[in-house]
Amino acid sequence: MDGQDKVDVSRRTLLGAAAFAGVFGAVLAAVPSQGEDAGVTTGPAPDLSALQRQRVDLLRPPFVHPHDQVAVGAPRIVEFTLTIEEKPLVLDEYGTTVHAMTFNGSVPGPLMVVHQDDYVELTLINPDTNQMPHNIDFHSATGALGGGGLTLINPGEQVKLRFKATRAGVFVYHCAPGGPMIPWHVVSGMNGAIMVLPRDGLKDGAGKPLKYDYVYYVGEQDFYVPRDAEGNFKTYESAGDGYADMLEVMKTLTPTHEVFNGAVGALTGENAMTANVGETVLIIHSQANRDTRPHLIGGHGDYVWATGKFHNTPEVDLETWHIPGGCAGAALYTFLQPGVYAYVNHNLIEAVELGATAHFKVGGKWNDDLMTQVQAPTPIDG
Ligand SMILES: [Cu+2]
Repeated sequence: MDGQDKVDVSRRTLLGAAAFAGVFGAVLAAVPSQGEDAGVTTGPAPDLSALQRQRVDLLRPPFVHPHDQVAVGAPRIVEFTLTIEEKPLVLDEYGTTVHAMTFNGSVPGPLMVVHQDDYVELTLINPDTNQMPHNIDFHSATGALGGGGLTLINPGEQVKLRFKATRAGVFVYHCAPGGPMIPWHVVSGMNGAIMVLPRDGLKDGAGKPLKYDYVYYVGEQDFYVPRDAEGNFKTYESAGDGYADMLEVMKTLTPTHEVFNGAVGALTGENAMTANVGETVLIIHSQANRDTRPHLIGGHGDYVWATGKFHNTPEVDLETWHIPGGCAGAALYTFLQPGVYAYVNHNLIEAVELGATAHFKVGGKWNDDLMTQVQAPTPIDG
């Protein structure tokens, strides 16, 4: 372990200029600001005065703010606000609690939806109730570490970033404040996704339009909770107090919890996502740090963009799809049978033992032609 690992980063006193020179020195070294690089000069400011502005209120996942599937009119400037919240988060039924770092208080942060060639204008707020500097790296943005180089803010500060959404698809965003802070913040929950729809909407491989009745956002998160000598999960007074122990668990690459939407059971039972037979659901699934393999038990992926980029031909009829860490995927499915469906990471140890399970509760009429129990269980005859 190097010296930096041992530094208590939770102390507010470290967060002034001294912090940036010391604990977060690596941050600034790794995060060049605009124009700081050799040879970087800023070109003329674009004239966006003719563009329409739209202010969007974000919803807590798995829900997604209302949006047009096909763009109406010319590209616009879409305004979002994310407020960073460092908060305790209970991960499981045993009360295991971590110091989560979040965008808007949820793990994952909310899904933003725009159309290709729109401008995303984000106000990022780091209230002074927080302890640490944070920023945001959009995988959908171009330059300056995805915006990370222009958005690093201390508690008590806010910043506004604008970028053009030039590529269609679903993309991860995450905090990336530099050096060892990057994985620590990401696996403490500081990630989410943005969906950039093609202006003319989703299409199948033959160019036929695809529509959805609902879109749900599932954010998968690996957590690395340290244990005490008896094997019980530990709780710390502050995030910084637990940092060194957590780093040791992180380096094993073996999560203690692998959950959807911030906690075991966050999307099961009463929190199940809902649909009816005949309705089409678009499932957005992100994992900012680790590979995953979504599977809908008893259903399929009718059209799947496993790596989430809509100008690639979607795969059809999939049983399981692979989403690499640092990526968001999208799967479209029309439910054909009613019932409760488990939607899992099909590493079934992660699904059942570590928490990566969600439910869809689907209403409607059973189709006997698709499946029927020809004989109920009876004693074996003969
Ligand atoms: Cu952060």
